[in-house]
Amino acid sequence: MGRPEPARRYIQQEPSAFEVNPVYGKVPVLIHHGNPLSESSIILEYIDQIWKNNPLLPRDPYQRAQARFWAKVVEEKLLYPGWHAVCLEGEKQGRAVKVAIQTLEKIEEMLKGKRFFGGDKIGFLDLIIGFVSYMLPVWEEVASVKIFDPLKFPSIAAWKNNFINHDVIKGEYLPSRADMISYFQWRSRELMPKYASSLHY
Ligand SMILES: N[C@@H](CCC(=O)N[C@@H](CS)C(=O)NCC(=O)O)C(=O)O
Repeated sequence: MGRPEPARRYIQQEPSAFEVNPVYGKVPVLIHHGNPLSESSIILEYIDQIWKNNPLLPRDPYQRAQARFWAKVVEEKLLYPGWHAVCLEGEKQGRAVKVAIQTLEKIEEMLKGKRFFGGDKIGFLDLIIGFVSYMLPVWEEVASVKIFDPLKFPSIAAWKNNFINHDVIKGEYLPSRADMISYFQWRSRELMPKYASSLHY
């Protein structure tokens, strides 16, 4: 089956992710002064160092290290299992969902009492976890699974609301839900055969 229109639109953007990120072929890629930068956390660290008037990472070295630690946890134990749940079926899918839920439990504990992960303002970790507010619900719908339960994760639910309605996040920056659904449906159909044999949960 061919690519749906939203997939064509994202994938045919110039330059392609493979041109600017030949090692992984993944987005996001930031091109600054003609220089491409890949990997979300590396891009955010770069932004933090270049545009110093809006710090993203905490100043305190321990808090800084903690933010980096949680970014790693989120990528390995929430982002990837969440996405894999969309591309797997049966018991493997169930186990991927479980890993993602266990990570949300730890994040809920860490977030308690805070407006944003960075404190009062959106910071590095908020942007790393941001996908939970708009992409994860789409993945859940595409995969027909439940990962994020607002009753079980009230602090994350409140954060999600603060984050998605923040002036720098809301608006026309995010793709529409319908576009995302159609893109991820197509992408999961493409990856399912490959992941069924290569991914182990
Ligand atoms: N570790 C990377 C992960 C990026 C990633 O997984 N990007 C996905 C989109 S959210 C991608 O480009 N996937 C390529 C594909 O679907 O083929 C980061 O943090 O930037």
